[in-house]
Amino acid sequence: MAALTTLVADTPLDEVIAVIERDGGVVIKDFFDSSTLAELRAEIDRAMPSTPWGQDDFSGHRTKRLYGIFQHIRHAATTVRHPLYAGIASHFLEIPQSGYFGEDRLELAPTYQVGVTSIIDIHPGEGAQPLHRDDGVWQWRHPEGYRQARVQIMVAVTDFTADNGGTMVVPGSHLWDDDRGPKVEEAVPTEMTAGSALIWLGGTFHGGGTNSSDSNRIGLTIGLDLGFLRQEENAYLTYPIEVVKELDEDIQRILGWSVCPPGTGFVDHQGVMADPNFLLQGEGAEVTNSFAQFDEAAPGARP
Ligand SMILES: O=C(O)CCC(=O)C(=O)O
Ligand SMILES: [Fe+2]
Repeated sequence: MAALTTLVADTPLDEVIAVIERDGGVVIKDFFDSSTLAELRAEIDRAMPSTPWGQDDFSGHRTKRLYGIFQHIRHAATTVRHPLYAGIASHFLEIPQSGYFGEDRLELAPTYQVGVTSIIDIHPGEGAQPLHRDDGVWQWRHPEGYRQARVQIMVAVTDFTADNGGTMVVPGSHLWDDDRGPKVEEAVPTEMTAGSALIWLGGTFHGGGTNSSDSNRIGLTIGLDLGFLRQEENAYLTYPIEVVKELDEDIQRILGWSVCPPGTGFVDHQGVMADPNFLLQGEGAEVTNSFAQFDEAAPGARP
């Protein structure tokens, strides 16, 4: 299959969108200039040494993931403010929907929000991540009644190559229905120079590649998600944590201190996408890695 199209960063937004609509993703060359890239690299180099290894096949065992990056990486903000990324997210996510309010038909456009963030540092010797759709976090259905739920970016902090784990993407797979699974031969590696970025849709099959090189492959990834994919009443800010700790576990969980399979609502705990309920249980509470379920369901999925 042909590789994704690479466009330069001053390509008009509608041309970029047309490519994404066709292929499910695009590479933007020199998304960041060299000074922004150097600052980003320095921030990452400060934050990564204390980041633990992944502990499941999805996250990788020779991969380090730093989550919650807005507290560590100033250029996380630069990434979401980049006119091209913001413009693409707005196009695919802020699509108005209409419905009745009394006898009036009202049209409302959703916002978008940051749904997930990480620095992904794939070390030499890591195997390929299973191909997946990121909108699987909501068990999103395709293509009936389909609208995009996520627009994801991967900024290349190092060069991305076919040998070092450059993200594998299945072009056009955002248009497939749920009965069609991806084959490894259908995926093409993302090859891009440091400072460039891959932008793809939540419905596009992809995964981190095998790193058979002798250097690390580092990327900054952010998912921008439909603004309504959340609880209506913000339970995390409504209930002080001391109050939640006093509630029974079934009530804590239904209020949101839980994950929805496969792991939506996780918190990072030592590099693991953990069920947040342990935060309420005090010292020595068991931490559940919500993504370990894939290791059981598909053993050896990450060679
Ligand atoms: O590391 C990569 O290239 C992709 C990672 C990814 O798709 C994920 O963890 O959801
Ligand atoms: Fe992914």
